[in-house]
Amino acid sequence: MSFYVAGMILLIIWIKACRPSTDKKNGFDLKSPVKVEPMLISQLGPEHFGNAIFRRGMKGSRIAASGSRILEWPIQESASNTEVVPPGIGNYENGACALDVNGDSIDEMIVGRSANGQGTELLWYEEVSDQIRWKEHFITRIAKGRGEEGFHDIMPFEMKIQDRMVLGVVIVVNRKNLYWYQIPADINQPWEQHMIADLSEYGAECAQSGLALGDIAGNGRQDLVCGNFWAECPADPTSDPWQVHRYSMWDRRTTPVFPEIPAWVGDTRFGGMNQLDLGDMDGDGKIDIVATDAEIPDARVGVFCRDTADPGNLWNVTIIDTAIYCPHSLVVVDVNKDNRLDIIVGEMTAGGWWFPRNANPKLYLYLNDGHLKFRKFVLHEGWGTHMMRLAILQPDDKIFVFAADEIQSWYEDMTTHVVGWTFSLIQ
Ligand SMILES: [Ca+2]
Ligand SMILES: [Ca+2]
Ligand SMILES: [Ca+2]
Repeated sequence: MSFYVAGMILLIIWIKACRPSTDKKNGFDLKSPVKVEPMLISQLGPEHFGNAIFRRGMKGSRIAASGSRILEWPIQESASNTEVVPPGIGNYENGACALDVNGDSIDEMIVGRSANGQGTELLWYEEVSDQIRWKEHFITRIAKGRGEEGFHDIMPFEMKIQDRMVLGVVIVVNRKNLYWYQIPADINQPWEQHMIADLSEYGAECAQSGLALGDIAGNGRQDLVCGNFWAECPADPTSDPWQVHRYSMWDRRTTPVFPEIPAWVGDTRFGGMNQLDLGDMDGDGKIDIVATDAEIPDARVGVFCRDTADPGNLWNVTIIDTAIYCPHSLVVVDVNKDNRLDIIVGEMTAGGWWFPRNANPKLYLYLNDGHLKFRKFVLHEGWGTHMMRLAILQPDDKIFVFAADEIQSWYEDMTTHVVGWTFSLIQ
């Protein structure tokens, strides 16, 4: 009998030794280096939401999401929604951001709305005390043009010109043109339009999207990154021209082949449709560009660093991951507070246009180990995201990322959700 017991023990030891390590799977680490707390804010029906924003509201922090209407929630599990803008006029799917337009420390929502074949309107919405519905204000209307109609990205833009501050938003129109709109002295008037660039004049043959702002040139101004280009902010962006530079050739990429997708999808070039964020990823004091192939399966995550010996040339790219699904969510933040910026990437449920769906979308962390080396972790599985954003929650300065999942409106069997995750150090 003792031989039998000893044999069993040896067998168990051998089986354990043959198993793969429990903290490694498919090349990435399973055990997160930070505490992750998922939050299902709302489980909605078959409704399409293109954007979710974080807003300082009159009654505290809120998430607002825009689709055929605009809904808002407090930041908590299973929150009840408020319909702040009802449906019926057009779709509010074309970019959105929060901005304090009137300087009262309450954020307004800037959002695009399709205008029934007449182009796209840019609007701002103001919360009104003791009213459920928001007040609508008109910024501009952009006529239908060539390329994909509407706005894809809207971001706040701020700059000091001599002694005065100018404030407004930057928008990407038809995935080719960059404009910024300046808040006028009388905030009830339409905003002043400033053309930044038509990227097709700089070699953009196909769509460009994704928008991030940061001081790339190192002169204290907010430069812009859109798609595979960056635009250098002039001393006076109300009058001076912007200099546009190409940093990447990702837009030359051909589309992954799937037999079930329509031919026009296979013929579309998706490589310039990126999700973007900025940060000094290699610690040399200069801002780098982090990009994903936002709309396609078999997508890349890359870090672009400007070549100091040849700053006008293409930037040097370090590919840190491949073969992930439609990563239309990208946030750069130092999750583990080690003074190295990390990268959070989220996959969609039904990304791109007609690509096969993703049964198990993931939220990834690429932990920055320095020298452009990153360790990959899966932080969560099962919730797709689109246009994920970062917010810092008070009172504990907790890192919070959130998004709606943009299901595609032609998939009638799909439902969407609004979700978030908080990250904190493991005690
Ligand atoms: Ca305000
Ligand atoms: Ca750098
Ligand atoms: Ca870090």
